[in-house]
Amino acid sequence: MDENPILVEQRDGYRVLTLNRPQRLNAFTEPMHVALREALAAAEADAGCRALLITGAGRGFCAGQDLNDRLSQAGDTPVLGSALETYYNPLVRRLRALPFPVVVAVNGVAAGAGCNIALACDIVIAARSASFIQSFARIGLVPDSGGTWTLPRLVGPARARALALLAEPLPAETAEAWGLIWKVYDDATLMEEAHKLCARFAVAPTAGLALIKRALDQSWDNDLDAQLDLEREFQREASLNPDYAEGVRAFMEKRPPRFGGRR
Ligand code: T3D
Repeated sequence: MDENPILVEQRDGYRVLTLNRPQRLNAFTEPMHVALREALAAAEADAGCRALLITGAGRGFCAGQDLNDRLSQAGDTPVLGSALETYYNPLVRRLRALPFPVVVAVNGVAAGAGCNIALACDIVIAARSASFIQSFARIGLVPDSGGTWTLPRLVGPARARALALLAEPLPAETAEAWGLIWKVYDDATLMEEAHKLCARFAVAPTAGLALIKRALDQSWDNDLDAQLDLEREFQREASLNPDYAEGVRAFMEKRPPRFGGRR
């Protein structure tokens, strides 16, 4: 069993979680899921945590499910479903709902659930050498971890279909050009840029950012009328947080704001 499948590093105002099974391109096992779940719960429970950075150890980001766990001694394969219910689906739901921004630094190949977990994060940046693969079709599976929802929304139906049906690697630069991810950086500068983003979020108006996340997610289910109502309610809620008053004061006084980040 791996000793530390998830590494947790505490920084000033944010945490860094590193998927740490580099010998298998950080593919998911049950212990890794459990460790990630605990790390996310701890980050959420820490009022001082105002952003999260997720990355992978070694040359890959994450190769999805560890397929060693899907082949029994007799060569049979298990019927799937429960791992999605128990691990992958709650993970994606939790990433979307965390009350602060989640930055993912895709340091290498992101395949299968590894790809879609990255795409579930708020800001996806990638190394120029990285690639994104909906590898499910190669083994007779269906994109999971939200892929069938995320892909058409990010890149449109034609590209989503080809990505899912062909399961070809999409180079990071094309992923950026297609709007699948935010930005590509040279491999050598990826982590520096990821830390810069998190340091910025660590002094941001956290509750307001959490409301932005929720408003954008809910917009997929709403018509304009309903979304306008939602914006009214969220704006009301944002204005009750002291960070709003501080933002206005700082603007008027021509100084940088000092956001407390109360969630
Ligand atoms: O409950 C459920 O199971 C449902 C949930 C499903 C979620 C899923 O994610 S299903 C999709 C599972 N993932 C895959 O099918 C991807 C499999 N991996 C690959 O296709 C390739 O490894 C990559 C395209 C990602 C990278 O290729 P490459 O050439 O850069 O590396 P490699 O040589 O294939 O891999 C390096 C090592 O990692 C290698 O081990 P070795 O030979 O050095 O001992 C390889 O076997 C191992 N590895 C890579 N991916 C996995 C893996 N081992 C186990 N499971 C993996 N997913």
